[in-house]
Amino acid sequence: MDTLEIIGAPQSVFVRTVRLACEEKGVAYRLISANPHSQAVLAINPFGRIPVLRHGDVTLFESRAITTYVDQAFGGPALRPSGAAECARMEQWISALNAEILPTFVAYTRANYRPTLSDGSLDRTVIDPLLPKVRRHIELLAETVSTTHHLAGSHFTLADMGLMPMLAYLRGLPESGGMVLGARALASYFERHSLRPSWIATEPPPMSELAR
Ligand SMILES: N[C@@H](CCC(=O)N[C@@H](CS)C(=O)NCC(=O)O)C(=O)O
Repeated sequence: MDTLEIIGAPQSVFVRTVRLACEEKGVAYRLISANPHSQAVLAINPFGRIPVLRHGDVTLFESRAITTYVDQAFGGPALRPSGAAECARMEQWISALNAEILPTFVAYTRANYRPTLSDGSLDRTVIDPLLPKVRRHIELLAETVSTTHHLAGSHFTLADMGLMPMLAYLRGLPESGGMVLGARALASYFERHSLRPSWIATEPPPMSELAR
């Protein structure tokens, strides 16, 4: 049986999402560390983004497609709710994360973790205008998980796997960390799911170790 390979830097939130799916499913995989736009990545993804997957003859890019493959190609616990409405709600949140929410969070965390000014300081002209939107998204997510502790359905699904890695970075930054703490339901959602073995097994190295 071919080993499933996930190719990408472990610090990437999208790489961690697909690793979480493998861990939750109980699928053995090999993580091959590679940067975006490296040869190993471009061989599979014409857009150069990570993660990409190789499993025998199957190659895939886009974390959504990769997690669907992991969920459907292997036995083990389902990573989606069984009912039609709840499954659609999970899809709704994955789409909303990818189209609306994560791009703001990625821009905000990137501006914090990778200072672009020549003296190495943070560019407030990038960060400050993003803060109101970061806050709104955090409040919306808190409201969504407040009753069930999940984005959809009543167990940890692909939607939660898409959100958790980004929450970890938001918690580590002064402004967004304060916002998450203040959004009590989201803070307790994070604490609850960060006890999962899949979460512990996928802890990435620090962002500072990311090859530039
Ligand atoms: N929609 C893609 C997003 C992947 C993505 O943006 N990955 C980042 C790393 S976290 C990347 O490769 N960035 C390189 C670039 O922006 O060109 C997915 O879900 O896989």
